[in-house]
Amino acid sequence: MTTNLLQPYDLNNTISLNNRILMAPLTRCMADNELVPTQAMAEYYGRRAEAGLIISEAVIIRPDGQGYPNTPGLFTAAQVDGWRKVTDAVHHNGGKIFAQLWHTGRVAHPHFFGGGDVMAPSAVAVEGSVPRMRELTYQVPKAVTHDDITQLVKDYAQAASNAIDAGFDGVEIHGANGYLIDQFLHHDSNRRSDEYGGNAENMSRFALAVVDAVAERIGNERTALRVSPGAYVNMAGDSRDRDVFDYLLAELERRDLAFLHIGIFDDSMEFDYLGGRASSYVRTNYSKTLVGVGSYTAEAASTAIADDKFDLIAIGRPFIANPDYVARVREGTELVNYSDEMLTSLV
Ligand code: FNR
Ligand code: 8K6
Repeated sequence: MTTNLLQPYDLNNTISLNNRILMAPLTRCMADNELVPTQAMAEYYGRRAEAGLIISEAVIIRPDGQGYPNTPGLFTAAQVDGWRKVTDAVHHNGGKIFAQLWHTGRVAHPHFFGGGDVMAPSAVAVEGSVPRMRELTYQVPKAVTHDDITQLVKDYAQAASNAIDAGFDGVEIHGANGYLIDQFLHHDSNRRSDEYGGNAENMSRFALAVVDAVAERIGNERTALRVSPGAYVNMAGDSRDRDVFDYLLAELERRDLAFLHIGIFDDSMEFDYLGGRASSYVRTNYSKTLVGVGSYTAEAASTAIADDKFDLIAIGRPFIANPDYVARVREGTELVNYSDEMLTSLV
């Protein structure tokens, strides 16, 4: 039984969802060369509007945030106009959509933005190279200055404001998966000794500054955050990271965000320093609306929600394979299996 997934859910007094199934953010690298969303993207999102809420693929807030080819942006007028087509298509079909705001930090590559510095908390490179572009080895980033940090926070707020202008219902700040904000939150990538590093409060400062600046600009009820307390991609875990997330979650608890979303590919992964799954750790330390994700079937998600492990479920790869995912769950029809080859076209 999956009926609880199909019940409406109020995020707050401003935003009500038709059901508890979110489409997870899924980078597709299909924007045009100006990083403008295309008509095909508008149709792709429009077909998935039966989700209670769509989280867009990650959207870069400024040129030096780019780490993959053709990822869309939200920093030019043409990009805002392109997104307007997407949000119109989703709204026309009765859905809601948040933009996921992204800066890849040390996972950026100057190849994509015409050269210049790669920005990160500390001058510690991520190992390896851009996926499927093996000649692009990751560079040693520049440790951001206080002026850089001030500008980055402003740029997140401006991108959030641009998202609202483009018709989005809100934004999810991408604080997960080893990108810029997450780089401040883990000892592997944050070696600073100023007020942005060295202890839990300092390491949380950038994330909270971004959250507060975005919430002030567009409203806390339209602001959400995705976090990965368990380092698992582009990042090495460290048992000291636990303190950072204990502090961060307590601070987030006081901020009345639309929701908090876990970043993970498989929520059955256990982390020693979190005492188990990322979702159970966050549930214990944060009492407000929580979105679970990571290799869930509808049945497993339904059970997890019934057992109060989280409130909403985000579905990623199955939504790539099944534009009508929600209808299939409702009708109990079999799903098409996801395969990586599906990433080469936008269906
Ligand atoms: C992702 N994921 C992801 N996460 C994120 O926060 N922003 C993003 O842009 C992307 N992009 C992305 C692209 C592709 C092709 C995949 C497969 C995944 C992670 C995604 O949101 C989700 O957490 C995982 O896919 C796990 O959920 P499923 O797929 O098991 O339901
Ligand atoms: C042509 C280049 C295509 C690049 C696609 C980028 C997709 C980025 C989304 C994050 C995917 C990361 C995959 C990491 C898997 C970790 C599993 C434990």
